[in-house]
Amino acid sequence: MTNPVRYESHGEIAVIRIDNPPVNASSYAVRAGLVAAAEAFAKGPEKVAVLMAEGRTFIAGADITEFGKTPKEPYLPDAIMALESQEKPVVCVIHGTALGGGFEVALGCHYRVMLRGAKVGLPEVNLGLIPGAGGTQRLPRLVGIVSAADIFTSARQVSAEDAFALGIADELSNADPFEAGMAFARKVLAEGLPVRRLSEMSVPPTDADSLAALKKKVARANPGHICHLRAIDVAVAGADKPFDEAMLMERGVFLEMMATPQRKAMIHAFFSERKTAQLPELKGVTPRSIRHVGVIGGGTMGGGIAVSCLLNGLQVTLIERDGEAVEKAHTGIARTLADSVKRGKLSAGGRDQLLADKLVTTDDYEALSTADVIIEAVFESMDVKKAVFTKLDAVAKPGAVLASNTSYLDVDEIAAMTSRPQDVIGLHFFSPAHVMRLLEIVVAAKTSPEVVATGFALAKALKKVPVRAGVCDGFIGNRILKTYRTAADIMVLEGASPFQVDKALVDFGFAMGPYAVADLAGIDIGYLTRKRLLPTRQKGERWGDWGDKLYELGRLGRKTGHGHYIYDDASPKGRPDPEVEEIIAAERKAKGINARDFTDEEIVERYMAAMINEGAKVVSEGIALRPLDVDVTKLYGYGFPRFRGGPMHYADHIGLANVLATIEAAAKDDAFFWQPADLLKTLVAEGRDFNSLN
Ligand code: T1G
Repeated sequence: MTNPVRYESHGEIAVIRIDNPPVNASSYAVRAGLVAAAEAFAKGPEKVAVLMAEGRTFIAGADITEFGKTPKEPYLPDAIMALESQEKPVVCVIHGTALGGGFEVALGCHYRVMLRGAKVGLPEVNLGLIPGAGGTQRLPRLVGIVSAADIFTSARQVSAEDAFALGIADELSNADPFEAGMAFARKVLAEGLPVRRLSEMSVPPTDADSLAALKKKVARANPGHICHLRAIDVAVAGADKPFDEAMLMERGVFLEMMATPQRKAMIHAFFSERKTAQLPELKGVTPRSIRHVGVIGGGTMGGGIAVSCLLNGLQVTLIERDGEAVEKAHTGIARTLADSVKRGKLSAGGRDQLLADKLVTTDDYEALSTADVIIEAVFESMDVKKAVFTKLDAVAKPGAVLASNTSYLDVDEIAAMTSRPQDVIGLHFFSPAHVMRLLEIVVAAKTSPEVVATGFALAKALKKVPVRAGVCDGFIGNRILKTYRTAADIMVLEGASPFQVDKALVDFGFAMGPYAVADLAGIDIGYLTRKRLLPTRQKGERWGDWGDKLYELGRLGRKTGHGHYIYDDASPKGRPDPEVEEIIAAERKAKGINARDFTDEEIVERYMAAMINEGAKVVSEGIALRPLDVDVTKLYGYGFPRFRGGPMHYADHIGLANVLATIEAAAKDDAFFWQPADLLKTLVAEGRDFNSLN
C-alpha cells in the first residue's frame, strides 16, 4: 500500500500533502498517513504545519467504498485528534470541496485557509448518515448549534465567503494551495499565533425558538428520513458533555445510522447515478461538439429544454409554428429566467445577456441549419413528429444530432422519416425540464455510437442524470409507470379508495401518490394515453374507466381545480372529492365488482410488486441495461423515495422471493395482470438478487 500522505520540511514549516485521487477520500491509507505525519510533526523541528491536498479537491469525505466493510483503525476521529492535539499550530488549506470527513479534518486543524471558489459541507445525510468524525460537535463549538445544524441537515455546500463570514475560514486566498498555506504559516510564525482547539471551546448559547423552527423545517423537508433529526439531537446532547464523551455519543449514533437500510439505499443511489453514464459501448467514442441547440416547440417542454440549455451556456434557436406562437414562447422563457433571477440562481444582467445574445426564437426552420443538436418537443402525436422530422432532415446540417423528446413513441419509426436514422436519438426530458435532473437517452436501432455519446455529453453539459433506454412504448420510466398505475387502478376497482392509495404511498415515502400525480400532470394526458393504447387492449385485461369519466366531466385536475381532488383556496394542495368515490362505486356496480377492504401494507406491497416485476421485464429485454438504471430512472424522474434506493434495490432489501410470492398470490385474482417476470423467477430460483446484475 503506497502512502498517499507525504511529509515535507520547509525550514520551520512542515507541509503535509494528501494525494489520493480522484477526490482525496479519507481512506484507511490516508488516515494512517495522517497519523504518521502528525507523529513526525510532533517530533520534528518544524514550528507550524500546513495540511493540504493535491489534485482538484481537498478531502471530499470518508471513502464511501469502505462503508459496510469492517472498519480499519486508525478511525477518522483518531486521525483528526492526532492533528488537533498537536502542541504546535496546524493550518489547513481548502481548495475544491472539503466535504463530510474532509470538513471534519479541517475543523480538527487550528486554522483554516480557503481558496476562493472552495466550498465546505457536511453532506452525510445524503448518504443516510450523520457526521461521524466530530462534525456534530466541533462545528457547533465554532458557529453555534443552529448554524451548524442548518449546514449538516441541508447538506448544502458553503462558499468560501460565507464560511469566512461564519468564522469557519480564518483567511481567503487567491493563491494555489501550497502558496496560500505557506503564506498563512509565515503569519502564524510572525504573529506567534497559538494552537486553537475547537474541542476545548464551549458551545455558544442556543436560541430555542430558532432551533425548534429549524427542526420543524428539517422534518417537513425530509419526510421518512431518520438521520437528519438524529444529527441535531446528537449536537444538542453533546453540547453539555465533556468533548470525549460527546464524540463517543456521536460515534455511537453514526454507527447506528451506518447499519440502517436507509444508508445502504442512499449509497446505492450515490454510486448508481454515477454508473449510468459508464457504458461499455461508449468506450473510446468521441461525442460531437455541442455549442448550438435547436428546439422545436415552445410549450412547457420545449421552453423548459431551452431554459436548461441557456442556463448551461449553450446557444439556443427555438422554432414555433408562427409569429404569435414565437412571441408566446419567448415570453415564457423570459418568465422562467426571471424566476431564476428571483431565486438567486442567475443575475438580472446574466438573464438579459442570455435573452440578447444566446436565444433566437423564430418560425423559420432555416435558422436551424447551423445547430449541432436539434430537439423536437412538439405535441405527442406520431403524425406531427413525423412531419417535423421530415422538415428537419431537409434543413439540418450534416452531422447534426436529431432528437425527439417523445415520452412514449417509437423512435425507430420517427428515425425512418429521415435519410440519416443513424443521427436520430430520443432525449426524453421530464417536466419542468430546467429543474428535473433525469434525462432518458433512447437509443434507436440505427443510432450511431457517436450520437449516443453526444446525447450523454449533452446530459453532462446540462447537469442531468442520464439513463440509457431502449425503444419500447414508454421506454423505462413511463412503461413501468403504466404498470404500477394499472395495479393501483385495479386495487381501486376492487375496493380501495384512490385517496387511501395515495396516502399509503406517501407514507411509504413517495412525494405524491398516483392520483395526485395524475391531477398534476392533467387528467387529459392519461385520457389521451388510454385512447392511444385502446387498440392494443387484450382479452382479460382490466382497467379503470373513471378517469375517462372525469375527463368527460371536464375535470382535468389541478388546472381546472377538479380532478380526483378539489383544489381551491380552502385546499390549494387538494382535498379528496367524495364525488369521485361515487363515480368509482358506480363503475364497480356496473362491472359487478363487490368492493373489499385493502390495508395500506397490501396497497404498497402490490404497487411495489408491479413496479419491480415490470422493472425486471425491462431489464431482461435490454430496455434498461441494469437494475440500477431502473432505480436511477425512478429516483430522478418519478419521485421514488431516495431512502429506499429505487424499486430494484428495494426488492433486494425485502427479498425477491417475497416479491414473487406477492405476485403469485395476486395472480389468483387476476392471472392476466400478474404474470411474474422470468428474470424474477430465475433470480429467486438461483438465490440471487438484482444487485448481482448491476
Ligand atoms: N468516497 C469514495 N469515492 C468517491 C467519494 C467518496 N467520498 N466521492 C466521490 N467519489 C468518486 C465517485 O464515485 C467517482 O468515481 C469519482 O470519485 C468522481 O466523483 C465520517 C462518514 C466530491 C462533489 O458525500 O459529492 O465523510 O465514478 O463523479 O461530480 O463524517 O463526488 O469516477 O469511479 O461525483 O466532480 C461525505 C461525495 C462522505 C461527498 C465531486 N462526502 N462526493 O463531484 O465527481 S461520508 C460526500 C461528492 C463522510 C464522515 C462521513 C462528489 C464531489 P467514478 P464525481 P464530481
